[in-house]
Amino acid sequence: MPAVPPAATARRSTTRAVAIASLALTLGAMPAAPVAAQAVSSPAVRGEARPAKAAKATPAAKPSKAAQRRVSSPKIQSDNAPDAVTYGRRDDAMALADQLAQQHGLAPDWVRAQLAQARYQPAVARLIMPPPAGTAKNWAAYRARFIEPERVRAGVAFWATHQRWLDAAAERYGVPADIVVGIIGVETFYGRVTGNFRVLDALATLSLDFPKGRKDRSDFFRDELGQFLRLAHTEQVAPTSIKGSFAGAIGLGQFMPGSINRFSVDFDGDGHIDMANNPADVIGSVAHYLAEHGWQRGMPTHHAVKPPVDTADRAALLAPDILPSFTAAQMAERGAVLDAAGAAHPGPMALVELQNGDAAPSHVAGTQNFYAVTRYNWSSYYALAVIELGQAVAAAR
Ligand SMILES: [Ca+2]
Repeated sequence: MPAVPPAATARRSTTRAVAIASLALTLGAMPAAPVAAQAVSSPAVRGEARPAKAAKATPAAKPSKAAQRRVSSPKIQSDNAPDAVTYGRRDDAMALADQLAQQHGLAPDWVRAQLAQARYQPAVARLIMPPPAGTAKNWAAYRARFIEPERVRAGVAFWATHQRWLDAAAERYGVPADIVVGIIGVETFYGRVTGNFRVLDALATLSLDFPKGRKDRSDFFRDELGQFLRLAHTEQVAPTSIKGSFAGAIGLGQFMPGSINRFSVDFDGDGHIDMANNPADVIGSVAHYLAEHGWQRGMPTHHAVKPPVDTADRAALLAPDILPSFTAAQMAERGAVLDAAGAAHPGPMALVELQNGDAAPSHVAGTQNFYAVTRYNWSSYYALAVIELGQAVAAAR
């Protein structure tokens, strides 16, 4: 997971970005794009959340005072300046509120009132940036971050506490407990790291002030903002009360609001879908999500494989990446050597290659179920970490 910039650097850039933004706001202009002090790696939008210092709620000062301070003293100092800027005074935010209200069948006044409470968060804009160019992928290092004793112990405890729901989810959806336990462990360390941003702030920031310097995904986040408000309205929860990751992912399973609306289930039958606080709903929803994305009951996630020696054959098998595209026979024709179970596998597989920095890459033959795990987070490294963490927890029980 990403290296968090040194505190001093983060603090300074945060303050500067807010100063620029609040000055611009006071002058009636669009806030300037926040300064991306240091790109941090972001394995995927739905990756593990990080606690963020800048996310803590700070009361907003009156704009006139802030303006006075900025005009009279442009030098950035440690002061009582607001760490956040609300969106209530911005025309584009209110126009977005009206648009989202129409799209999601919500009362425009209510949506405006919610968005008016949203605050620009510089840390969100910083954390959404891609990893620095040239960062070598390294499966061994990635694996070591997740398959380690403390996380395995936490997984054993989680499994023991929630066995009833894990068993029920396995029975209903065909997704074994170790896969659900692996996902929740990689996503949030079993609830230790679920994110401290107000989801409203995170999604408003990414909808209205998506940072320059990477592919603009503000359309995606505008939709998620609408989904989030619809969810809060349906569940009768104040949007400002829901915390999540810098990208707006919520709870033990780090579901985005749109995924909650589409794929979550009320697994404990209490009449509410609560992905922030209810482990039963999270466990059922993770399993349901995988089932809806092609998980096959009883199928292994992958088989051992030695890749072809011939570079052209290897390239041909790697071309579809993680999409299962070759039968066991087709892989063998190209010179891949599967183990006995892989050679007998009835469906298509993918030759998945994981880089190990300067060392030789690792390979597995991923089945449709490996691919299903990558629908949760589009990365083969993520999927294999989930699978191996689940196996390690199962072995330690
Ligand atoms: Ca429930």
